[in-house]
Amino acid sequence: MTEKKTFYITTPIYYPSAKLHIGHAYCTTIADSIARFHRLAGEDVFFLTGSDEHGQKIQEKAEAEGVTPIEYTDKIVAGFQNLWQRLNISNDDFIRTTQKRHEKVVQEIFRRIYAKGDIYKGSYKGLYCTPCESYWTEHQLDENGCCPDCHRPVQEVAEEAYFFKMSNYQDRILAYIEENPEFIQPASRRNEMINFIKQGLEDLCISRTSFDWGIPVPIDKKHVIYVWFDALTNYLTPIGFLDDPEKFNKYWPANLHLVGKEIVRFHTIIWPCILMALDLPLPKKVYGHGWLIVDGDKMSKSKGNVVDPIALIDEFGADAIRYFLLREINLGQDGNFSRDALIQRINSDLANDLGNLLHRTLNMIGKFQDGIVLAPQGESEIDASLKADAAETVQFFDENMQKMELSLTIKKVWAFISRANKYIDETAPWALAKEPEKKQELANVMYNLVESLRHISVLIAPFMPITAERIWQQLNLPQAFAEVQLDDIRAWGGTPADLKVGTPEQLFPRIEVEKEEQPAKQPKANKQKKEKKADKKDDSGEVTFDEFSKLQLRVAKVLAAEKIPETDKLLKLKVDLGSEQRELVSGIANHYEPSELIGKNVVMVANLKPAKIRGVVSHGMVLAASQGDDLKVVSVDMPVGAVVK
Ligand code: ME8
Repeated sequence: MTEKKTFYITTPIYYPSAKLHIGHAYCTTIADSIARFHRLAGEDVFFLTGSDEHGQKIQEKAEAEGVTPIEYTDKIVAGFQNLWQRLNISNDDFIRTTQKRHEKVVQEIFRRIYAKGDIYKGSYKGLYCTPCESYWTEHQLDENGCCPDCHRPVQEVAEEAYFFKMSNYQDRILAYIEENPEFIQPASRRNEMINFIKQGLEDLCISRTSFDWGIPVPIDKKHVIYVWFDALTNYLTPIGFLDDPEKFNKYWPANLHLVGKEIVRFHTIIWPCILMALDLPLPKKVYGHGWLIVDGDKMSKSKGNVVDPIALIDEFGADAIRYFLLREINLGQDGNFSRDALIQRINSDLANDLGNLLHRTLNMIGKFQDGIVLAPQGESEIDASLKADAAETVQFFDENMQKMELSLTIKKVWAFISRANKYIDETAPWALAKEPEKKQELANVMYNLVESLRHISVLIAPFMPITAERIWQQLNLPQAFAEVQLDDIRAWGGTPADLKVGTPEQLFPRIEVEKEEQPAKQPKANKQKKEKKADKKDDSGEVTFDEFSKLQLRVAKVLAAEKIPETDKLLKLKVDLGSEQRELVSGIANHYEPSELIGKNVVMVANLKPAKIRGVVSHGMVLAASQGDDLKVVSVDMPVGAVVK
C-alpha cells in the first residue's frame, strides 16, 4: 500500500489575555476547513491549535485578578476549548505552552542553540511593547513614538539578557524568501518581509528577568525565556520533536502555518532563524490572513464592538457562522462582519437555495415515488448538462481548495446548488408525474436530484460539517458519512437505486428581519422627548468628533441602477461594498441616467439604518455634492470597501 500524503496545518496559539472574539474564530474556522478538505482528499492530516500562556502580559492580568497565572489561564483556556467544540473545530491536538511536554522542548532547543554558539549573554536596553510582547528600536516606532503594530505606548527595558544571533541568518533567510515565492503568502506580505530584512536583522533578546511567568532558561534559572521564542516552538512539540522521530519526520516541515497578518514577521523571520539554527527544514507555507472588522471598524473593548462567537453560535448555529465567515471574506484581505449581512446570507443562501433544494427534492420523491429513488435509464440533454456541471464543480473544488481559495470555492458550489434548483424548474416533475408514460423520465429527474444533493453534501463538508451530515442522513445514503471521501463524488451515480429517502427536515429556519421603515417605529412622544433633550444639550449645530466618527463612510461600486416606477427623483441602486452587496434608494434620477452610474465608485454612508422607501428596503445612502441645480455623486478613485474618514 502506498503511504498517504501528509498535511500538517497549524493556527496561531492564542493568548488567554481575554475571551476569544469572532476574529479568532475566523482564523480557526479557516484552518479547520482546510484541514477537513485535506482529510476528504484522502490525506493524513495533523491539525494543531492551542494557547500561548506565558509572558508579562498574562502575569499582569492574573495579578490584576488576584489569582496565580496558571489559575488564570486554566479558566480562560477552558473557554477556548469550549468555543472550538461548539464551532466543530477538528483539531488533532491542543497544545498549552504550560504543559511539561512543551517546557522540555523549549529548554532543549535553547540548549542546542546555545551549544552551537548562536545564543550569548549580554544586556538589553531598549523598548518593549507588552500587549504585543515585542521588542522595538527607536527608529521602528510609529510617528507618536508608540508600537508600530498596536500603536500603544512602549516601555523602556534595561535587563541582563540572553540574545539569539539572528544576524547570522540574515542572508540565508533573505535568499530563502526570494527563492521560494510559495513560502510567504499573499505576495504583498512577502514584499513587506523582504523590505524588513533588508533594513538589517538585529540579534533578538530571548530572555527576561523582570518577571517570572515563563519557562526558565535551562542554564540560568533567574531568566525566563522570551514568550515568542517559547510560543513558536509549540509547532514542534506535539509531533514528537523530542520523543518520536518517526512521527516528527512524517509531519515536519509543516505544510501551512496560518496566521494573522500582524504576526507574519514572527513566523517568517524569527521562526525560520530558530529552525535554521536547529538545522531543521522551514515550513512550506506561512499564510497571513486579513482581519475581521465589525461594521467597518476594528474590534476593541473600548469601542464596545467585540462580537462574542458563543452568543452568535447560540443564536444562529455554528454552520451558519462558519459559512458566512468563509464565504464573505477574501482570505488575504480584511473583511467585514455585520449581523445584517449574516442574516441576509442565512436567508438567501442557506434557507432558500440549499434548504429548499433538499426540501423540494425529498418532498417530491415522497409524493411521486413513495420515497423510493428508482434506477435511472437514459438521459436527456438537460440531465447531461447537470451532470457536466457537477463534474466541473468537483474539479474546481479540488483545484481551488488546494490553493486555499475558500470563498471562490463556496461560490462555485452555490452556483451548482442554483443549477440544481433550476433543473427542477426546467424539468417540471409535477407535470411529469401527471403522465404515466413519463414515469421513467420522472424517475431520472428524482435520481439526478438526489445524486446532486449527495455531491453537495460532500462539497460543503469542509465548510459546514454538521449540515453536510444532516443532508447525508436525510438522503439516507448507506455509506457512513465519516468515511466519505472526495473520490466518492468523482463519478456520477453513487446513489444506489431503490434507496428509501427520509422525510425532509428544515436545515435553516428563515430569520425574520424588521422590514418597515425604522423611524416610523419610534413612538412619537419618546422621539420628541429625545429631540428636546438634544436641543438642551447643544444648539450650536456643531458635532463632536465622537458623533462624527459614528458615521461609517465607505467606497462602493454601483452594480445596477434603475428608476423606481411612478417617481420622478428616485433610483434603485445595487452596490458592492466589498464585503457585501446592498440595495438602496437615491434621489438623483433628475441628474443621472441609470446607465451613467453603473461602474462608478461612490462614497456611501454604510451604517445608515435601513428604511423602506416606495417598497424598497434602502440600506445606506450615496453622498452627492450639490449647488443650485447641479448635483454630482461623490466618486473617488479608491477600491471598493475603502473607508472614507
Ligand atoms: O498573536 N480578525 O495571539 P493572539 C482576524 N499568541 N484575526 C484576528 C483578529 C481579527 N479581528 N484578532 C486577532 C498571538 N486575530 C500569539 C500567537 S503563534 C506562535 C503565537 C488573530 O491571541 C491574530 O491575527 O493575540 C492572530 O493570528 C491570532 O488571532 C492570535 O492572536
